Amino acid sequence: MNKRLIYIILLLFSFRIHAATVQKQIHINKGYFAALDTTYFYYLSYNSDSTFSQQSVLITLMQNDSLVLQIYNHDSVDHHFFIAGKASQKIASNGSATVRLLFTQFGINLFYDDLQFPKNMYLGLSGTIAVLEQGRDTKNFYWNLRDHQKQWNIQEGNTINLSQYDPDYFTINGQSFPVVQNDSLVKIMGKVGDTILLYMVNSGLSAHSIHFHGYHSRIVSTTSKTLKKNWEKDTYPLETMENIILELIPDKPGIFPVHDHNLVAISGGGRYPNGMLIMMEIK
Ligand SMILES: [Cu+2]
Repeated sequence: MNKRLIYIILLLFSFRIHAATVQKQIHINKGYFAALDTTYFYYLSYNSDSTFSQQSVLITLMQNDSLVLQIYNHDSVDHHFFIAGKASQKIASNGSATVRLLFTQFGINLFYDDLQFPKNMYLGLSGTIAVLEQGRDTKNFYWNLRDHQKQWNIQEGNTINLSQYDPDYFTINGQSFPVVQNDSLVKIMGKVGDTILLYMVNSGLSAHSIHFHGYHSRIVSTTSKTLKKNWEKDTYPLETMENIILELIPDKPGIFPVHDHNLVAISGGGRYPNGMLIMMEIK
């Protein structure tokens, strides 16, 4: 076989491995969110099947993957699936729709329901599509930050009034400390010298400022208006709908808290500690 033919075959083969088509389902479910003090909230969620879960689906892809999403709406009203600059799809009540997307850029894509904005997003309709870089051996963690005001969630159909927003519950991927420690996508664990990436999005209505004890991390990318790529810091303020990817290479072992520096967010219904707090473990 001549060299050019071998080269072409290898090239075709490499495209095959590096560009997959990933099929996923997203189900829009309504239900009740359970806070740790046994408070229940009316809630909406993007889930991987038709069973309600207060933890949104997380989709991870490799760069250059195509995504075929089948979206089902089990609610009695219409919803949208929206990604800025990429997707805007209506899903009628009790209907479904197919969305096809190609992701060539490494990074975070926030998807949410832009209907009655920001109400449906606030009620839980947001999630993350994380696009990972080819060929990097990293330990990856994913945080979706959200805040809640109990009075707004007592029942379906409540109106929300942003001028009087005063959230009293705070979650990472739909759960709060200490239960959130059981979520292996949230609790940062690793060894000295590991390359740890934290993909973080704020889909709450409040600003949050995540602070690491023990380590500084490098900003790999961010949509923040104030933070810059490659800054090394230990606190990262995110406004609503902003995202960030952090790279942490631990230089020492230890168990350290990572938490929102806005300290009300490490409480829940007035109880402390709760909310946006984890204990990170580095061996
Ligand atoms: Cu602290």
